[in-house]
Amino acid sequence: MGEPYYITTAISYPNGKPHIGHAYEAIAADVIARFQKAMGRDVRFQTGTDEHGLKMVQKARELGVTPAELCDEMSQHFINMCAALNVHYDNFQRTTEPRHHLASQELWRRMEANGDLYLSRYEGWYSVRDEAYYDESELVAGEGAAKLSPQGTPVEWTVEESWFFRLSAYGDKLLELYEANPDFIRPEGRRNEMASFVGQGLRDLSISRTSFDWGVKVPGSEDHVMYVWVDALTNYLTGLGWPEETEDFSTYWPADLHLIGKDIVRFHTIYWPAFLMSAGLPLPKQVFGHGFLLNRGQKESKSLGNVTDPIALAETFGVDPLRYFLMREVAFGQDGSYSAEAIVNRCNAELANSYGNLVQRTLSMIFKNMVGEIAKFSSNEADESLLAIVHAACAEELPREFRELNFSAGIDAWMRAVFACNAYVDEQAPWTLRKTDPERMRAVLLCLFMAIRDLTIAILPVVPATANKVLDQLGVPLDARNITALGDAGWFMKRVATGERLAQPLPSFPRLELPEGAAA
Ligand code: ME8
Repeated sequence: MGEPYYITTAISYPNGKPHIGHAYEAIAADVIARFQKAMGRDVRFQTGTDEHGLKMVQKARELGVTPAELCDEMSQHFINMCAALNVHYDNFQRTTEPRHHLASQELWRRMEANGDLYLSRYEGWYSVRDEAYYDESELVAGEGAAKLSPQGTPVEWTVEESWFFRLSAYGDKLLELYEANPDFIRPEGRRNEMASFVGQGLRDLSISRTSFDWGVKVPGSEDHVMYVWVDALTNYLTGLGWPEETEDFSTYWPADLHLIGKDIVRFHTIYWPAFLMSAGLPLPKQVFGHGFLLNRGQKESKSLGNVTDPIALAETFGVDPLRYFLMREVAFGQDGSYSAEAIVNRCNAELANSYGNLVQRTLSMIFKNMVGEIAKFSSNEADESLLAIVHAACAEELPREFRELNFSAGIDAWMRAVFACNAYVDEQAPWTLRKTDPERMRAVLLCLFMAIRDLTIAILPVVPATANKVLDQLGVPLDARNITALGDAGWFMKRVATGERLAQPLPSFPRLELPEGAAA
């Protein structure tokens, strides 16, 4: 087993069905998990649902069901979304599970034992939509005299008895953490935002509620439930079996990456490390706040009627094209926009016309002109130079960018190698060589066969179902479908030794059509 790598997504509020933002985050995390596995890491990937809090209580009331019924029904939609999008997690953590309550209570006890909790009265502005407290100075003016949170959501003046966490005592420690680990918060802009927020001085945090009981009970204070973010963040520990001394916990904690959206960076880079420091637990290595996905530049909302069901999107365009589009189109960390035209244009230009066409025409020619025979060949300078370009893109450039979560740049390097292959096909013109120099035609097609294997292994984390089908056609064994295997100089001769012939190829990425009415 390689070095451990633990990646988590945010756990989603199941107060509605999953939207495109949830799909985006799940896909990105799945790409990272598959990529790290392909690099030889021992990966653990966790996602889940965040089922407590006032937001859930209010939604259940609105629908005339109990919060527990709402959670059971809705969390299933998130599980189904992952299955539909080929997102392979190791653990789906629901916060209503008893073991999660135990973990949250243990974290609480440790913070209390460290002297960081005290009982007082909370008076302040609360946004149910964000499940967050705001300072008067952070509020913005809404319509009329209404006050809104910095995220534009309604806030209510709230007064109740509450437990507090001494967050004010952690400002300097957090600044030291950011200073000593410049990659703890990424992208850099979000780190600067957080450092400046902490630098202005932190106030203690109200961490329990008495006005409703849908949550984790506070140990020794049973009329209080924990503020939903205290228990939500704990999910990252629960999933490893903490507080039991499990092998999973000792192997995978601290997490390598908490992948989350930009709106919840504050919770993950201020509250979460402060809670962990208080409880005497190691801190995660990195928190990455990705951008928001917008529908033709607009935020999706029920009132605008532009909410997209990600499963329907995958059914229309295909799971792999959707995954490819999301990772390719948007520079990771920034906001991005999507539309049916953008998906169709991007996937047709790159997956169908460039990569798909390269695979289809090469394998068809090997099948038709060489009876599918994969044999030894002698290469010339042009062949060696093409293979060197492809190898550099697949084994070095794409991995270097993906490691830094620069997916679009990594795919760009990959695409340039695909273009180099297509230029090579045009220059070498194997269809002409067929009559003039069949030996040279064989060399050209087998050189392309080698290049396609590299290209397909490199892109597998992004488009796993299609890439695996292509690798099946090429006859690449399952255990050799890793980026680490790209350095195996002997693979081609091993493939030759199997004596397996290539069958008639099946198309990998057919061209997409714009659905009727989509351009309206
Ligand atoms: O915040 N584009 O849950 P959530 C991209 N339960 N990402 C988006 C998005 C969009 N349009 N909209 C939301 C919560 N997200 C908490 C998390 S973690 C201990 C608790 C992202 O269902 C959002 O930033 O509102 C978050 O990372 C994730 O989707 C779940 O959001």
